[in-house]
Formats: sequence, structure tokens, C-alpha cells
Amino acid sequence: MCGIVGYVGEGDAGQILVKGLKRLEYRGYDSAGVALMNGEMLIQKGKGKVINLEKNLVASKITGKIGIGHTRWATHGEPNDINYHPHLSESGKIALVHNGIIENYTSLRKKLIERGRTFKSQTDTEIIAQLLEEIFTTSDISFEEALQLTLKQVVGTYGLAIVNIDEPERVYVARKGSPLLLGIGDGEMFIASDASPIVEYTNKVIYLDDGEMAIVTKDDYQVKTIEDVKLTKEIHELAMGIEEIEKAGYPHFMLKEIFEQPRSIADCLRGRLNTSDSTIQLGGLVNVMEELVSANRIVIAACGTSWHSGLVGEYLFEYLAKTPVEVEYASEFRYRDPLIGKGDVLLVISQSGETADTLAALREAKAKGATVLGICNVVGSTISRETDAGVFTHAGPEIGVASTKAFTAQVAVLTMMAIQLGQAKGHIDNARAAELINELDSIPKKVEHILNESDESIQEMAKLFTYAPNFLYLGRTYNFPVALEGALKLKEISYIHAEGYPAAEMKHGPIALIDDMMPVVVIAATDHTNDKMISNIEEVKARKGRIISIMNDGNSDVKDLSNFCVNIPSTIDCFTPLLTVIPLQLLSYYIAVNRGCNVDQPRNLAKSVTVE
Ligand code: UD2
Ligand code: GLU
Ligand code: MG
Repeated sequence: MCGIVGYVGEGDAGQILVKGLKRLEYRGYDSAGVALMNGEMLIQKGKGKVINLEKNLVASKITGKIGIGHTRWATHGEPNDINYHPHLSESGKIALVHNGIIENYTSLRKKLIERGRTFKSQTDTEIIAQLLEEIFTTSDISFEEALQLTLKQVVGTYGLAIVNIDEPERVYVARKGSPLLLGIGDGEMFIASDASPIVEYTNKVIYLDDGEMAIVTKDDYQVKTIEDVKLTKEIHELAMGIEEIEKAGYPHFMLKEIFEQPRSIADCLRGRLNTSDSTIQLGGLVNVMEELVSANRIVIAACGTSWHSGLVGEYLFEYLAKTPVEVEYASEFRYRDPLIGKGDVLLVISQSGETADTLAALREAKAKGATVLGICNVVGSTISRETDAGVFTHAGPEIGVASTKAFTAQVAVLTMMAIQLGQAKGHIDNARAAELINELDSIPKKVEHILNESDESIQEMAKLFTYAPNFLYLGRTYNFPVALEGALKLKEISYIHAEGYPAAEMKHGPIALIDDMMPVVVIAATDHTNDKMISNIEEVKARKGRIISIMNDGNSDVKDLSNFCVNIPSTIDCFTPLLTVIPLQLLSYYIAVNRGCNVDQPRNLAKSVTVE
């Protein structure tokens, strides 16, 4: 999920790799490391910033002309020296760096342990090095063939750079689902996960596609598929500057992250949804399943966007698992001597895992004897360490201050938790589980469809509403929290006053605000409340409010009443938040851009709120 660089040439590989890794720092990461080959395999790592790796490298005086480097965003195994990349095979002859997640690593690891291999780290990555060595040393094939066989056995995503001490002139690379490119220099070759480490050396690059690998030497490269079909790849000329490259061509990190959601939701579901036998495997909850099943109630505590995902969680748990849920602002919960204790479960949600109020809420509940669970994006964060158990969202680093992909990943985790709990409690039979799990599996594709189909029309629509002084967002059931989240996104980045309400509450106050100046965003995508939403839309229309509807494809009743519509593909009602939030993220983004706001760093806001 983070960065890779590689170098083969006559230069000082250590220095070049460190410089390249610094170029990748914008992505956010928890550690860095390099492997250099110089007659022997030399490994150097550093906690936190690349500068620490650099200091260690300078102190160790190791050098080389060929090497691979990595910045890690941990998904499997805490950030510590053993888990930082590069990872070595057992003999120490093979070193590799990896971006992505290997889904079937537990079963592969078990097999390799049975064959006598010992593992040092907790990562999914180490199995690639070990499996590769196992295949290579137990059969009479080339290293390249062994790599192809290895890649056919691993399930998941990878960007990989690999060195083998017995082939001191080469770097092997491979890609599936995690970007990788080659930079062609003069007597030197570069490898990187995006072009930013390469631009200062060359503008000639080759983008690898999924299922491809390459063998790179200082003045040659060969690209082929892992099925061993040789390829002639187009050489692209880089026209972008570093800043554009960092944002993958998007003008802001926020937009990049909005568009990353098909991928980040898939990463979150990866290895956890099992469509073949209709089960959900949240490894992090195995040890607390009994407590969850017997829980009197679940209390969810969080702040901001995470609090909104918690509200979606309440609907999900009560509907699918029949467990009573309350959702609390962490800051309120901690100061009101809450009634919580043994038999209750407190679930805290935090992207960073460092949110001060949320941490305090968890400590309070823990002290009172509750089982405390977490949903965090950052592995090794304080909240993930202090909770009894939990689930990581695996959304990758989020740079934009306004949260987007972390929200959808949190909701995806809550959805999986609710289904798993519903199954464990006997409220979801196999047929229903199959229906739910297959549909959840299709959500990333549907998100992608929305992004492709509605981005342009939302951009157009945003022009008309850029100078609206107020916005109202209405939703019902699962989409009431989405209305809150849509309003929060708009407030955060465009500084327009916006409110989210359960649609029926409008009559109890906010309706007084509606006139022909008031845009009202209506989320009308849940079937069982459709008629009620139509009545609410009529009420707005009667007062000349302007209606923007987020609605299911083909809902002509809603369409006829609306000034603007964004269509979303239909899905099971309780999954709609994963879809309906996408157009709202885009709408706030484009309005903020039109208003000239600093989208990625809105005024007065911080990414991780570690103060009360
Ligand atoms: C975990 C390990 C993975 C492997 C696998 C074996 C990590 C990050 N993942 O993946 O390497 O060993 O198990 O089946 O090491 N947790 C909390 N609080 C939180 C979030 C997580 O306590 O807020 C715990 C969780 O209970 C688990 C561990 O952290 O023990 C990892 O969580 P996960 O969601 O990555 O779990 P899983 O099974 O996918
Ligand atoms: N899954 C690997 C790990 O946790 C790679 C993480 C990354 O992409 O940085 O070590
Ligand atoms: Mg409730």
C-alpha cells in the first residue's frame, strides 16, 4: 500500500534509493528499508521517517550498485524492526519488498512451516520470499520460473521487487493490483511504485500491468507475463511534474482518494469475504466472538466522520444481528460517567487510531469491565493496541484531511461484522448469507460505476450551487448518517453551512429555512422508504427548494420531482451507504474547488485530532 524503489546501475544505490524513498514520503508510511547487493546481501531499516533509515545507512557504511527500497504502511504485523521490509528468505539469499496484501498467506505459511521453514516476521510478505526459495531450491528450474510458480500460488495484490544474491546484476519485479513502473536511464535502470522517485533521472518509463513481471539489469529489461509470454511494452514519456505525479495526476489528494475507493473497499474486503461458502472471516474477532454473541448491547463511540460510520453500524447491527446498539460521541461518553460494564461491548472507530477523545472513551469502558473493540486504519496505533480485539480497515494512507476512503472502509468493516454476528447468532441463514456476501463482493464495482458515470455531471451541477449559502441533506434509515456525512464534507472543505437531517425531522424545524435559495440533497436510495421520501421531496418542492436527488437507477417518481439527479446502481438497502456517499463526496469536492478552497488542508482542521 506504500512505496517501492529499485536501482540497477553504476551509481551509489543506497543514496539513490533513500532519495527515491523521500520522494514517496507524501504517501504516509510507518517505516523504511533497503536491501543492497555488494557480494553479500546487506539490509538496513529504520523506524518512522526515511531520515532514520538514512542515518542507519550512513552509520553502517554499506554501499552497493544494485538494490531495492520500501516504505511500509503495515497491514499484517505491527510496525517493528522485524516486520519492516525488505524481507529475506530463510537462507538470506533472497530479499524482497512488497506493496499490497497476500490473502492466502496463512495457509501458505502453514504449509511452509510443515516443510521445516521458520518465519521471523508476522507479515504476509515474508511468505513470498520463503515460498520462492522453497520452490527454487527443491526443483531444477531457473529463478525466473520459480518466481512465476510462486506468483501463481499467491492470492492477493502485490507490487514486488526482488533480488537474489546468486544473480548479483538483476532485479526482478512483478505487479498485480499494486502499481509498478520502470524508468529507463543511460546505463542504469530505475524501478518505482510511482514516477516521483524517477523523474529527476529519466522521463522514459514503462508501466507494468497486472499479471506482468520484468527482469531488470543496468542496460536492459525484459517484460513478460507470469505465464511467460514475452511482451514489447510501450515506452512513455513523462510529462508531469513531481507534484502531479504524487497525486497520480489528480489535482488534489482528496479527489485521488475518492477515486481510489473501488480499490480501498476491495482491499478492506480482501481475504475476509468468502463467496464460495458464504462466510465472513474477520480474524481479529475470533477470540471475542463469544462476548459479541452474548453481548447485552454494543456501544459505539467515535468522533466526526467515524461517528457517522458508527451510526450506519447501529442500523446494520440491529437489523442483521439483532443486537441493540447505541452510538455516542466519544467526547460525551468519556465525561458523563457512562453506564457500561461487563456484558457490554464498546466498539471504537478511528481512522488514525490516535483520536484523543476516542482513546479516552475506550479506557473508560475498559476500566468499567466492558469488552473493548476497535476499527482502525493504522496498524500499531494506540487504539488498536489498547483494544481487546478489532479489525483493521486496510484502506491505505489517507492524506486529504476530509476523510473519504476511510469512511467507506469503516462502513465495509461494520457491514462484515454485522453479517458475521448475525450468522453466529442464527439470524442469517445460508441462503441469506449467500445473497448478502455476493452483493457485498460486488460493491467495489458499483462504486467504480458511480465514479465513472456521475463525476462529470456532478462537476457541472456543482457550478450551479457554488455560491449557495446553505445546504440541507436529508436521508432515512441507513442513509440518515450519510446525510450527516454529506453535510459534514461540505462544511469541512467548502465552508458552506450545511445540515443533515433524518428526512421526516424536516417538518420539525428545518422546513422553515426552505426557500428558492436552498438546495436540498435528498438520498432516496432505500426501497422500503421510497414513498416516504417522495412525500418529503414534495414538501421541499412546495416551498420552492431545489432538489438534488441521489436515487436508484430508473426511479422515475423521484426523478420527475428533482431538479438534479445522480443515479446509483441498486443494491441491498443496508449496503446503500457505501454507494450513496460517493456522489456527496464529489459534490462537496467540486464546490470547494470552485470556491477556491484549500481542499486537502481545510482551514482550522487537522487530520488526526490528538487533543481533546
Ligand atoms: C491478523 C494479522 C495478520 C495475521 C492474521 C492471522 C495484523 C495487522 N494482522 O489479520 O498478520 O496474523 O491475523 O489470521 O497483524 N486489532 C485490535 N484493535 C483494532 C484493530 C485490530 O485489537 O482496532 C487486533 C485484532 O484483534 C487482531 C489484530 O489486531 O488480533 C489484527 O487485526 P486484523 O484486522 O488485521 O486481523 P486479521 O485476522 O485480518
Ligand atoms: N502487507 C505488507 C505488510 O504489511 C505490505 C504493506 C505495504 O504495502 O506497505 O508488510
Ligand atoms: Mg439503537
